[in-house]
Amino acid sequence: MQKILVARPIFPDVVDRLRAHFEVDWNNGPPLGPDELARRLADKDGALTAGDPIGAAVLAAAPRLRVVANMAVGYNNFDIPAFNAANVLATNTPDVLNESTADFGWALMMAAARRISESERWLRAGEWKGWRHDGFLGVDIYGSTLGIIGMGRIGQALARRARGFGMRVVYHNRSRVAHQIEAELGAEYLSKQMLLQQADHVVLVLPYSRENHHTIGAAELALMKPTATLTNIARGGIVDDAALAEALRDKRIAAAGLDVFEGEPGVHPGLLAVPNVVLTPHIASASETTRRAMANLAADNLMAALSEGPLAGRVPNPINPQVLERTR
Ligand code: 8YV
Repeated sequence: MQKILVARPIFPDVVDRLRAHFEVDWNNGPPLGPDELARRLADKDGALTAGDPIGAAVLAAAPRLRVVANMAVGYNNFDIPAFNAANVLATNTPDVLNESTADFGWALMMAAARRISESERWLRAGEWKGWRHDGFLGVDIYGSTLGIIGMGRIGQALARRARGFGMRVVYHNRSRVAHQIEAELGAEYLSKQMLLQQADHVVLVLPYSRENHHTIGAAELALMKPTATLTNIARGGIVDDAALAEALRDKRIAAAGLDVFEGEPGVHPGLLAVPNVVLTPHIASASETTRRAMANLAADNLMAALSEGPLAGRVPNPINPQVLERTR
């Protein structure tokens, strides 16, 4: 029987699905460090991960490994050139999380704009003594301009929701999306600089890469309107968190909503110290339905990649499909 590692706690019934096909080593505890990961992968044919860093050193310690299935759409935790060099297939879980993640992007953006966390903290602290005309004044969503940086599947799902809010939608992306999609979404392409200058609410939903490191830093924050909000549901490292904390402290922008952080689960102390930021622990895809769909899709990818039978060659979401043509 082939052996696999499930590197994280996931839904037990998904582990049971895998146990029907494989001998499963399940880490149902805290994330494994690189040494322990390498040790546990030494005799494995496949692995299911969720954000665990896998690079050349771990792959070198796992001579039998043929596939690593990430329970995430983002795969910046994988060193793909190292996977290619080692002939190991990488897979991810796109699409099943688009709508939940877009819902959450809106929730964060609206919570930041309308000061929901800040006012709730104040209420819970017993500070509410009566209605005030100027209590927790925020910025409007309806009729404002939404600026989306990263117009992939989740970016498009965000844009579709803007219609009901009567918003102008502008976007920036590595490359312009097809005219037909722009027309359907009513979305207008702008340079990053123009988007930052014009948007009332900027939402980041682009994949992390070296080129996207600090896409938003001090210079970009300085371009934004003082009434604008910034929401990051993409990846830590896309925003310079120290620069953002300063901009929020000095009210150079109105507010921010952050689900991802540089060095998470650590959070920059400057962000913890300012009231005008809504902070959530990387949960944009975390609805029961979606997280189950992601876990099952990661398992489907793993089973298909390791199958000798009819599933072989029908891996749903290969990231580096060229590896499927080779053998290890
Ligand atoms: C994952 C995410 O839950 O899919 C992604 O890229 O950021 C989340 O949906 C998280 O990355 C755990 O792997």
